[in-house]
Amino acid sequence: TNVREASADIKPFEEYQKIYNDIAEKLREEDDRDDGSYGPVLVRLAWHCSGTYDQNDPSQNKGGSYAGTMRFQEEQNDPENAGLKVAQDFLEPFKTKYSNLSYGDLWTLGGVCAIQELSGPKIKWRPGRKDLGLDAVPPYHRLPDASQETGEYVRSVFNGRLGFTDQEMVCLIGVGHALGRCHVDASGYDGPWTFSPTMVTNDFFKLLLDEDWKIRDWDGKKQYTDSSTKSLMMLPTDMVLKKDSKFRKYVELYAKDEEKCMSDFADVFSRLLERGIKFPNSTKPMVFKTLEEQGL
Ligand code: DDH
Repeated sequence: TNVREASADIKPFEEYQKIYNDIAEKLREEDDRDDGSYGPVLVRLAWHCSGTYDQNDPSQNKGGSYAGTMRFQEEQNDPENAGLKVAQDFLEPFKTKYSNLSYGDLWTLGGVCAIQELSGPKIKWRPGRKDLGLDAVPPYHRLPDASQETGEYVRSVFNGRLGFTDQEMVCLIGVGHALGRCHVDASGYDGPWTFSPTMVTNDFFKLLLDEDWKIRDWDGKKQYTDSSTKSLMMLPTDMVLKKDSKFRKYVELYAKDEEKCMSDFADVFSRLLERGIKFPNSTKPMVFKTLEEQGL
């Protein structure tokens, strides 16, 4: 199978909780971004460093979060990664502060921390990724292109390369896009998906179903806007989840059942971060406490 072995040489749980706390405290202190949080862009970094995995690629540049290769220009310059340097720079001080912490571990832990601190579910996480060289940079066009508007395309990414089911991909996209916004100077798209872009919710699913989405009248890329407030957006790939009946039934399920939505998301996001990695039996999944739970 197409996997890399994670190192068994890891720190004790308490050390990773310390790194988690450092990231969480920085998230709390620095609010000079968009809607007041760097959390969403950290989630996107965790997803984009993992989402390059191709289960069918037996070569050295198989992608996934293992190798930390987005530290190279070669991977940063993938057009789909535009805007993610912000998240890398946010986390960089912790790479220096903590020895024996790989980029893959740092960036995935950043995503876990952001989701939990933005009131999301607990995400199980394991360390042991290793920084590899330039020859491990994955090819472009693995991360999804938002302008594509067919179920076939979205499936080719999530099912074909990443090995997720329809239900899992709907869950990942919809909870991910409850957070943050699009930036004209990054992707060329514009605006948030929900009214609470710094909270992990199932609102994306409700809005996708309930609102009347029209093609936005503007000079930019084709995107959709809600008819009632004209302040929200959907990407062409997001609209596919509503149009394709096989996806839509899961949109309906998650719109109705927030608890199931959050527990499914926790499980599938955790597995997304571990695509293409085999962990030694000695490495048990870690679950971190939020700052609030620690009284911090
Ligand atoms: Fe996404 N996403 N995403 N996304 N995403 C963007 C922003 C954010 C696609 C396109 C875009 C997931 C899946 C897809 C987040 C999480 C997740 C932007 C805007 C585009 C474009 C970037 C910018 O301009 O700054 C496409 C296409 C797909 C797809 O799968 C078809 C998934 C699976 C997740 C996840 O987290 C599991 C988050 C968070 C953001 C907001 C970032 C920010 O800075 O705010």
